Amino acid sequence: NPVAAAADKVVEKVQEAVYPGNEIPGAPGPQAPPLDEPTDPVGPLPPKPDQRGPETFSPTGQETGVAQELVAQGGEFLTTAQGTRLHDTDHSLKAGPRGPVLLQDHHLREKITHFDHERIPERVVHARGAAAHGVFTGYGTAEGISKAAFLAKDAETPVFVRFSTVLGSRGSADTVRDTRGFATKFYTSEGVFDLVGNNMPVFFIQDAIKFPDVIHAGKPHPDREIPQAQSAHDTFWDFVTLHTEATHHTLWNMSDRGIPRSYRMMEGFGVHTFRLVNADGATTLVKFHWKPKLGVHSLVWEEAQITAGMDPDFHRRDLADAIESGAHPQWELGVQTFPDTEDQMFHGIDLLDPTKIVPEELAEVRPIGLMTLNANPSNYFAETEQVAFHVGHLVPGIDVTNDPLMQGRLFSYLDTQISRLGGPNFGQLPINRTHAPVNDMLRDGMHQTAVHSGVAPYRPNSLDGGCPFVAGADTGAYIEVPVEVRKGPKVRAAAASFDDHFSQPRLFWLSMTPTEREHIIAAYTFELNKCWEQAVKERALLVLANIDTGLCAQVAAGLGLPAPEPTAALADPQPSPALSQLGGTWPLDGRIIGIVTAGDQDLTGVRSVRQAILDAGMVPLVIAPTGGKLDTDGDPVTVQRTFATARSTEFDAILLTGAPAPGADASGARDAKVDDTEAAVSGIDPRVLLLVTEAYRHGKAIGAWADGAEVLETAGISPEAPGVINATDPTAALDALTELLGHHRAWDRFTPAA
Ligand code: HDE
Repeated sequence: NPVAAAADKVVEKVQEAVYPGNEIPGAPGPQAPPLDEPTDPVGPLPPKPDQRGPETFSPTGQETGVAQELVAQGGEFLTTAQGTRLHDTDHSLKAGPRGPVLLQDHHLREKITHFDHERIPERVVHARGAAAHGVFTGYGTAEGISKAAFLAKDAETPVFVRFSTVLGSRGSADTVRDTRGFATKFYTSEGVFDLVGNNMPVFFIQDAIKFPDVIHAGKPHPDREIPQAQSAHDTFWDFVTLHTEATHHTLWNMSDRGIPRSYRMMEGFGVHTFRLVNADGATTLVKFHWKPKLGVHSLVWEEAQITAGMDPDFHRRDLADAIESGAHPQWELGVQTFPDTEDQMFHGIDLLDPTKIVPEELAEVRPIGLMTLNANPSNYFAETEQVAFHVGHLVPGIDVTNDPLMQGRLFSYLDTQISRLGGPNFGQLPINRTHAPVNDMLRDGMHQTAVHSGVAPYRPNSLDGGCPFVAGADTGAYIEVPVEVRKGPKVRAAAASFDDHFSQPRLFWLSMTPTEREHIIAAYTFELNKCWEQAVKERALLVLANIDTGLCAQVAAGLGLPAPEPTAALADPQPSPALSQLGGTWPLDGRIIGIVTAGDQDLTGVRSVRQAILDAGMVPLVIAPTGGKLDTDGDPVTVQRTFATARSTEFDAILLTGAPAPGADASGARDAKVDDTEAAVSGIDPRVLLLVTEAYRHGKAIGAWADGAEVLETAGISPEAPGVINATDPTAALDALTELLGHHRAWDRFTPAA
């Protein structure tokens, strides 16, 4: 077997390099046979600067650096879990080379048993996520309303943020239409504070007791377990049309917010109203907002669908690549503040109803700090998977309210970790450890890793010195705000103010631009056309009629059904322009520009735009007929994508130089159908034509120079069309393209006829 022989040679070479003469230190005698595995017995690779986990402390306050070092497969010798050095890990112990395997083979059983148990249950919701480390810096502007130490001016607090989709399983695609989780763990000096939010400010239900129901409806059907990570199916629409409190959140999901361009370009919301407490004990009600420095941007639906197939890890990759390349995403944390009145209403809006927003025009968002994500996790399982958030992880200065959704969450998050992470000691996992000293009286339990000393884990006691003392308000204790509990009968009921399910969806709809409205109509039409039951579609139209008759009529037309009349008079809310995500000019950090070249044309131009893109903090990717390097003048340019691997969905904008002819793929591995297309006949590689026509349909800026104009012409794209540039030289093409990219998309291309 020549492959095995070659592998043996590699092993020999490695061993000879590391242990000349096959002298393995510590091996039993000079005759010891060589190790069978080509491991290079050196120390673990030092973590990259961006791959260090948070500082970790054991629950007893001791540093745990030693345990961290053991994690990588470094070290001199391979051992069992008990530290016994191994001689062979490729062959099980047998009675003769062709004989049966012996039960006594501990290494075999240990290796396989551990592997059998490598997986833990995925999160019941928000199973698919991606995370990053960072730092939060307080502005000090919240000091008047909250005594939380991490909000003080210039206080720096390490954070770990996990973004997620809600419905899909752990291996599902990133770009599906869904709400996104935005959960932040602040390792503050006063203990952990978790802000477990979403990218939408409202929720489907008003009471936590319905949470299992809404999730059962959204998850795949229990008989065949389809569809995966989708809301476009009967049970979801059945639920949200029978529980009309879900109308507002459903509308957000059907809007462009349901398909973000990037985790870096999403807003985050705490959803519930929180109660802040200042040093004097005065309270303020607030809603938390994360505002991304890069602006709020979305994909378009066809793009999201293609990406789910071409690159299901699109958002995960985007976040990691941006951080690794130094484009560190930032968000400002802000609060809307409301007086803590007895009725907890603000301008007629019930602050305890999580299906309602307070428009920013009524209560501006005041910035209170800045978060920068600057480091990727170094181990997905240890950090992103094992992190455990909890709405109840609060610090002095931040308290909860009676929002019935929030109250249920205060129970659920602790409970779920116990089955997901296998017991009550998940707080001892490195990623979950607080950076404040821990001195609790919690003992034992599954996966206990602390070795507690002392005999009296209770207080007061007279055997361990009677300690610890309890703290007071002046020594940093968390003291619940002694709010008055209103008198009333014990009931299973909601406040009458929770009955208004339509005025705020209408407010959202009226606040959208024509382009955004068109996307919403298309989303409802798509999702409802995927439903089977006529009754569900009809009920959904009735809900839409109560938001807006125009919206209802257009979706009804798409479904081929009559549009019903609203069942009540429509509200007349003041639109909130802050809800629209169109308009404005935004930074371009980490945006990806594809440079399409025929391979042999204007390499000087390609080199110059590549450099200019890098200098602007963006990512240039050269796309050519084949891989390798392009070299016509002795100064080679590396190809990052070939026509076979590039798809428009990877790029925010496209630059075209050259007119690549079909068949330029040197590998010869081309799709037979390609030659039959009209495009092939036209003389331009059809994969390039697909790339530009798709980019055009998705509203992306396209710039051409030199023979690039020929590609535009063959693709049927007018050089006069919005967001299309036909320049005389590469610099002019890039300058115009960069300006367009600042608006995210060429929105004029979408604007529906008035
Ligand atoms: Fe969650 N939610 N949730 N949720 N949620 C979970 O906790 C729950 C809700 C949110 O990246 C679970 O650790 C109930 C609103 C995020 O690890 C679980 C209710 C908001 C994440 C749970 C809600 C969220 C979760 C599953 C209704 C936005 C992912 C795994 C009362 C403000 C956190 C876990 C991560 C995860 C329960 C509603 C955000 C089961 C009962 C509203 C971002 O405990």
